[in-house]
Amino acid sequence: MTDVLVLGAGPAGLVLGNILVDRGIDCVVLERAERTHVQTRARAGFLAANTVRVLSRHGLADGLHRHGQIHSTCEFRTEDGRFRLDYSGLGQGEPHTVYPQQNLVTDLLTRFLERGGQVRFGTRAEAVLEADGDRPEVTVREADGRQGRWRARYVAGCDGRHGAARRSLPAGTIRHHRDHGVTWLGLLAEAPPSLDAVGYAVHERGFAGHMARTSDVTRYYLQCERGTRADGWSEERIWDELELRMRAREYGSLRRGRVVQRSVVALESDVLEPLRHGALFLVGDAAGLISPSAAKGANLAVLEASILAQALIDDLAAGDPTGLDAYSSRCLSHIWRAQEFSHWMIGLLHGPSGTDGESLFHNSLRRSRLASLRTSRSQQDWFAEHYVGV
Ligand code: RFL
Repeated sequence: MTDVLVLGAGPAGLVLGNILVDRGIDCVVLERAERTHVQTRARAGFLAANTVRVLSRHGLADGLHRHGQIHSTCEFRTEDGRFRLDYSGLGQGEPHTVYPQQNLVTDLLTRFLERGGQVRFGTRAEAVLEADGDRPEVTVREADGRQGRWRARYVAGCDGRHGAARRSLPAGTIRHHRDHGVTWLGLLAEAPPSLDAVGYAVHERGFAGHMARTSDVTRYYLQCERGTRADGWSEERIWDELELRMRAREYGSLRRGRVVQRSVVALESDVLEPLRHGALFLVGDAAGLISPSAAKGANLAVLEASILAQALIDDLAAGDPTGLDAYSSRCLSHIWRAQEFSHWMIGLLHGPSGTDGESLFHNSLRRSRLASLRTSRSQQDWFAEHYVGV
């Protein structure tokens, strides 16, 4: 029997595992996918200053300090012109570090194995049983179909929105859910960034976003109709539409390149409550999903993992369970703050396309919200504090 069984080797599971193993707590990570898949899954890129502090404190930030890029400006392009916010000079004065999630996961995994941690790749957790007791059990299926069982003192569900932890929750767990009614085509292009800032284009044809990843890779988003297939748009149509919405004629054309990854992202949020059920804890995307509009998901995952790690250490090494008792309420307050800001961003960046009275009213409010952000220093400070903070 191990002290802590961690389900999932994403940012949440690997930060948790690293901190625990570093403090001598016995822990095993069960991961459904194979190692190469885990290390090449491109997703997030914008790390908040607090995330960098947490990773640095635990000796997990060498790679991002060496190869990450500091970003501190975002640019809004709208029907009323464009404006920039240098958010590292606003609010609490902090920038983002841009470092692709797959590189972070690779660093975390390497460090975890160096520290003596154990990862079982190709092992899918199926259910968490007896979470009410002090020896919960996780049933698993290996890649070759064999079934097995693991026992631990605690189980950390870091296995995302479709994982076993969520499926094993008792009746009565609350799931707050919202479908924001907006869909994005998420694109990864082998093309250098086209501007030295995050670009948010608000356009009557829909939102378009530009986010640097590395010097030769850029993430773009295009708002699209619900039901759009990821392969439904040709590359030419994608670039033409990006240029139109980002107003390339006025502000300069985009640096085009091959689109190497596409996904359709329905902007959804959910929050589970509570995040603890006996010996089972929910962390990261398993605890709550947040739309990528404000780049909070990976940051929350790291924060929650660090909070749980300290609470587990206090309990297992010093017999103090207060951190574990407070885990759910502590994380939920961070999660709801991030949800509130992400929800605000969705309202800022999207409007209904209709010309009926309701749509016109909504779009005028959105325009006014952008005007406040362009002109009001206190609004800009508020934005910067929430944009970079978790
Ligand atoms: P992950 O990364 O999904 O990892 C979960 C791991 O669990 C494994 N797994 C299982 N293992 C065992 N048994 C099972 N039954 C299992 N089921 C699943 C999976 O294989 C996987 O390895 O969750 P984690 O660790 O909670 O981390 C969350 C983040 O990955 C996520 O919130 C972010 O990627 C969200 N996100 C962004 N967040 C940011 O902070 N900044 C960004 O710029 C940003 N951009 C994004 C994003 C998410 C995106 N997608 C996926 C919609 C951009 C995109 C396109």
